Amino acid sequence: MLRNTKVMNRFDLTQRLVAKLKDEAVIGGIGHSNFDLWAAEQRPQNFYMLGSMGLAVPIAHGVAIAQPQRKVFALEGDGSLLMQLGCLSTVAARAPKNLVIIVWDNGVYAITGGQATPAAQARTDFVAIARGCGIAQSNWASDEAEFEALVDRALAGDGPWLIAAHIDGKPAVKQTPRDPILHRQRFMQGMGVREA
Ligand SMILES: Cc1ncc(C[n+]2csc(CCOP(=O)(O)OP(=O)(O)O)c2C)c(N)n1
Repeated sequence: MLRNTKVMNRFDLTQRLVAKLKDEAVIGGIGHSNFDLWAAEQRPQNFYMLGSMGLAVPIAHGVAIAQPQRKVFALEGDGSLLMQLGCLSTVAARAPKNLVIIVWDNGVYAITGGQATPAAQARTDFVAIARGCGIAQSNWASDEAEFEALVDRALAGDGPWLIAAHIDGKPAVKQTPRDPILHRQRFMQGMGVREA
């Protein structure tokens, strides 16, 4: 449940996540979520959503269904998840064991100027929403160590999982190049469905 969670940093947490990965897919949501993923490491197993809010989870869900042997992570901002909350019910109904959703909750639409989301000031509890939708294994990370422990659990065990983290309002450290065709081709190679 919503607790006195530490305000962390998205790039720091993204680096901690990526350092644990081998062949897992990661879908970075629009804006800072995928920019920090790009900055952490340009893995071919990463997909960068450049234009649409709320699609990291649906895309990751599709990849998880297509490749059930591979763990798949979705990284999504709070504003984007709010735009597509129904995806949590869909994930709960289908219950892919290999899907992990990470919510970066900074309470703002940071990339468009820092306007407060309706979830600002911790009024909305994304973990309670996810559990209510039926994703029982949903937790807030109270600090960096718990974030890492939750990622370790998700890597080791059956999901679906949701990990929510309160993060600061700092922008991403780099920007992903706006080259969707390149990203699609690299990701297809990373998923082993297209020759290099
Ligand atoms: C459907 C849609 N509406 C509005 C936008 C404009 N827009 C792009 S990113 C963004 C804010 C995203 O907020 P959040 O997911 O919380 O991520 P943050 O910027 O805080 O990292 C907005 C409003 C868009 N790209 N798509």
